[in-house]
Formats: sequence, structure tokens, C-alpha cells
Amino acid sequence: MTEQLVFYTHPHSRGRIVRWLLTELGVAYRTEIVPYGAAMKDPAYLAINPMGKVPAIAHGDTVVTETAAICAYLADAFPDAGLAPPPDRRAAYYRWLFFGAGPFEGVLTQYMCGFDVPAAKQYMVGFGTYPGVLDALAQTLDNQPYLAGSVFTAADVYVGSQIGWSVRAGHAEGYPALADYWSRLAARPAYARAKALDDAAEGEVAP
Ligand SMILES: N[C@@H](CCC(=O)N[C@@H](CS)C(=O)NCC(=O)O)C(=O)O
Repeated sequence: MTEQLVFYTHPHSRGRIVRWLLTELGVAYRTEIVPYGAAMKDPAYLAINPMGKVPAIAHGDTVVTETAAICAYLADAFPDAGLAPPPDRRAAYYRWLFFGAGPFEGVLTQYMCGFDVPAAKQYMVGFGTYPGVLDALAQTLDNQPYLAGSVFTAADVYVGSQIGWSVRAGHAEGYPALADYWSRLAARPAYARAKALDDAAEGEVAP
């Protein structure tokens, strides 16, 4: 019997990344919108994610939090979609998934919060700098269409969403490979379908 898949999200959140992945997979799931504030910090939801954050998923009795982990889990749980490379060819796939959840996520947070790293401490900051992160991605995407090689994977959904944010915000000017890559991803029908669902949901919930 197929296990029930529940998607906990808010349309104005990183949950959009998971929605896109679910849409690429074409699997059935139930959406639970978790409003920001008290509901997200309620014991009922903290039992799903002790951080009181979205997104999260419950697949039968299995709960997964952290956007990158959810993407990796779902790609493995539904292998027919081919969004995870075979286990012996996952070096680049793992590299970029972890790069997305580590340096890229960190440097975007730093950018959005507007704080500077003291120059004397820069050497110990794992996320480096925003240009450094974009340089590293562009070096790869200058030479191949997708992060793991020639085939679109869950790493493109996760890291590509962060690249898309950077491109749309005008932070990736001077990186044509990143702009081209994002155009390719944004043209995917599943991206458009997922975006339309979240855009519609945004009008129905509190910000
Ligand atoms: N590291 C987490 C971050 C999740 C996160 O910070 N989600 C935000 C929305 S994008 C959230 O739920 N914030 C509500 C809060 O912290 O109260 C992930 O990648 O999933």
C-alpha cells in the first residue's frame, strides 16, 4: 500500500522548493499550510519539526525536515522520476546539495540580514563570500547544463532555487552561465505548475 505523503509548508517559504520537487516527481500528497507564529511553534507542529519551521514532510511514519534533506529523501523515495543519480555516480550530486545547504544558504542569510564578517574572521567562515559562492557555481555551470552533469536532478531543484533567487534579485549579473541555467530551470513545466499553486495559496493565507 502506498504511504501517505503530507507536506507541511507556507507559500511564502522555502517550502516552494519542496513543492517544485513534488511536482517534478508527480506524486500524490496532501498539503498542510502552517501559519507563521503560534501555529508553527505549537507542540502539535513541534512534534513534526522541533525547530518550528517549514517545510517538513511526513511520509507514512517517516518525518523529514530541512529542505535539502527533503529533496534528497524524496528523490530516493520516488526513483522512477530519475531525480537522483545512481549511488555510485553521486559525487557531484552530494557536493552541490551540501554546498547549497551550507555555504550558499549561509551566505544568503548573511546577505539578507545585512551583517558583515570581520575581515580577521573571514578565513574561518564556512560560507566564504557571496561572489565566491557564485564563482564556484558558475565554474561548474559554464561547462555542463546541470549541477550533477548532463541530467537534471534534485540538486538542481534545491540549489537552482537559490541561484534563481540570486538571478532574480540582480546579484548574479556578470554570470551568464547562472542566468542561462536559471532560464532553463524556470522553463520547466513543473516549476511553473508549482509556482502557480503557491502563488494562489499566498493570496489565501496570512503573510
Ligand atoms: N534550514 C531550514 C530553514 C527553514 C526555515 O528557516 N524556514 C522558515 C521559512 S523559509 C521558517 O519556517 N521560519 C519560521 C520561524 O522560524 O519561525 C531548511 O532548509 O528547511
